[in-house]
Amino acid sequence: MNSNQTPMTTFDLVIKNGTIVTNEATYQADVAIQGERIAALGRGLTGAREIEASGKLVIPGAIDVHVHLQMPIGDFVSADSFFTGSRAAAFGGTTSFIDFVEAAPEESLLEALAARQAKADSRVVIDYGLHMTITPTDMRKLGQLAAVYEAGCASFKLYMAYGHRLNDGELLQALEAIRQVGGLPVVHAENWDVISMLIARNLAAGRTAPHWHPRSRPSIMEGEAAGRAINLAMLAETPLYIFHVSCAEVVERIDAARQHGLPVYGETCPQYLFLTEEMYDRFGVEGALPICAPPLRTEADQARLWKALVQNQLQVVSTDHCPFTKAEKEWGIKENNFSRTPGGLPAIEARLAMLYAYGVQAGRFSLNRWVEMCCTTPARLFGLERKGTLAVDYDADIVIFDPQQKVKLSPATLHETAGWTPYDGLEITGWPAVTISRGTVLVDNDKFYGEAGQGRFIKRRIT
Ligand code: DUC
Ligand code: ZN
Repeated sequence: MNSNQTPMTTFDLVIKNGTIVTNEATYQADVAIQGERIAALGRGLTGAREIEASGKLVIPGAIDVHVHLQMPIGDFVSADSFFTGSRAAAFGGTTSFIDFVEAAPEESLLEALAARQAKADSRVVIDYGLHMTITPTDMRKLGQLAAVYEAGCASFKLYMAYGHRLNDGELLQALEAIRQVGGLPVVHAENWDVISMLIARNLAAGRTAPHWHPRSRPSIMEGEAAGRAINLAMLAETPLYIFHVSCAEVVERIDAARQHGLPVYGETCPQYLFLTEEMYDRFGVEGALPICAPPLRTEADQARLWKALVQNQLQVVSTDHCPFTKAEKEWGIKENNFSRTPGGLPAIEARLAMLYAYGVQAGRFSLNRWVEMCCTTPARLFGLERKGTLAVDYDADIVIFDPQQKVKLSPATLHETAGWTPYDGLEITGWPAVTISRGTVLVDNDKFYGEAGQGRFIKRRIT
């Protein structure tokens, strides 16, 4: 260098020679990171540390807007803790997740939020947010929603099933209150009156095996509930996000609403894209393992969901990660009652790679659409404002994805702790090689460098 040249900026970390993929573009460039943020995208960038990424895809860290970590459900608590669940997420290229808060009847919503944050803060290895659940006992707390939103909890979960379900009048009131504070309502849409009647009728007739689980939660009634939720959201003049869409009937409702210009959004999850209801006919506990709600559906539903992702009739793929061990899943078999099985499946780790292999590689959708559904749209809809894309000043949440790496999913290859996976034996090509969270390398070639507590609660605002 002669005296007239300015020294070239050297960044903390540079990812060299990768193929950048955002929701909008695919191009060759280096990514420079300074501290916790992306500082530059371009050619010939240099860093104190450099990671070679030629032949790899460089994408925004994935975002999972629907997970249940150490979540009490009935007599059980979901198997992954904030630490093990967020670590498994990091191994799979997910750098932010949104979990849930539920207030006890006598607790204020802010107290519940602080308590859930206190449980997560010292354990999470990636950034996270929380959805506030509004249960029937919270109806008298709707005046607290503004403070909850102000505290960064900008989305609100409404159940139409289980003990937490709201009746239609309560749903309308809750939707109106959420609209007033500018929050985003997210809904579990199933028709509980019909489900509870069908469960009781099946059990009374001795139909106690997991085979009867999907037959007690018919897709036509999931469609009905989603349609009702959309109508109520229309009445309340609020956007609506529908969780875990499992079937064609719900896709058609969402599509019709969107065709009318309504701000209605839907997600589906790997279980509905990769598994079908025949799994409930497996012998013994094997038939109980895939119990989740809504239940697995038919091949025709599966095909419709893939098509809906291609056509943007569904906008997001999340996981509803809610794992239980085999021993816990066996409960409903021991009790001769499929409805006593704790519901939920693991998927927090493999979602991004499964969608790459069976979405992009299978020729269903583009790299950009993959990033849009797993990273960009979740960040935008849920108000994670510095996340979901690769641009200057955004958080340096980055995945270097190896499109050639072959992985056979199994409990041994995954870092989830349920001890089993419904995707056991599934062969996929493409897996994250490096996961970076706010500039820190968390995972590099299957080695974990993160620490419990390094993730942060992200205050969200819906825009
Ligand atoms: N469905 C599940 O299967 N598990 C967790 C919660 C839910 O709605
Ligand atoms: Zn859920």
